[in-house]
Amino acid sequence: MTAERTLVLVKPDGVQRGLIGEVVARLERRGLHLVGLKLMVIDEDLAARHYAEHVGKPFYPGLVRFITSAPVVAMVWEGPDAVALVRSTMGATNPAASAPGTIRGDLAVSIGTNIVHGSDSPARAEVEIGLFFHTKELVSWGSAVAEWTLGG
Ligand code: D4T
Repeated sequence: MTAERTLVLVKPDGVQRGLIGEVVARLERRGLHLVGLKLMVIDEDLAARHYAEHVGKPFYPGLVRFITSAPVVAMVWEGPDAVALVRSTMGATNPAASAPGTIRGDLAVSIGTNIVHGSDSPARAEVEIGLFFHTKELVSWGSAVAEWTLGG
C-alpha cells in the first residue's frame, strides 16, 4: 500500500453544528485510516500560515475571522490517494456546486461556512500537517481490516 496522508479540519461551523462525528464517520466508512486528531482553537498566526495562498483576496479577512472564531477539529487521515479521497468525500468548495452524497452537498449551503477542509494536493498536505501536528502526535497503528479497505 502507498500511504498518503492529508490534513482535514472540521471547521468552526461544523463543530458548532455538532457535525464532528458525522465527518469522522464518513471518512471512516470511506475506508480511510485516522492517524491524528485534536480539538483546538486556531490563532491568527496559524490561520495566516494555513491560508497564505489567499492573502489579499476579498474574502481573506472574513475567512481568518471565521476560522479563528471557535474550536476546530484537526485530523490526519491516511490511505492510498487520501488527498483525492477526502476531497471527493467533502464535495466542491461552493456547496451550491457540491454533489448530493458529499459532506458539503448534504450539509452545507454557504461557501463561507462549508464545514470541512481537506488539503488540495499531497505537497500541501505535507505542509499543512506540519503546521497543525508535531510528528509525535501522529500515531501509526495496524488496522485489522486494512486488507479489505486499503488493499492490504
Ligand atoms: P478549504 O481550504 O477550506 O478546504 O477550501 P477549499 O480548498 O475547498 O477551497 P479554497 O482553498 O479555494 O478556499 C479556502 C476557503 O475560503 C473560503 N472561500 C473561498 C470563501 O469564503 N469565498 C470564496 O470565494 C472562496 C473561493 C472557503 C474555503
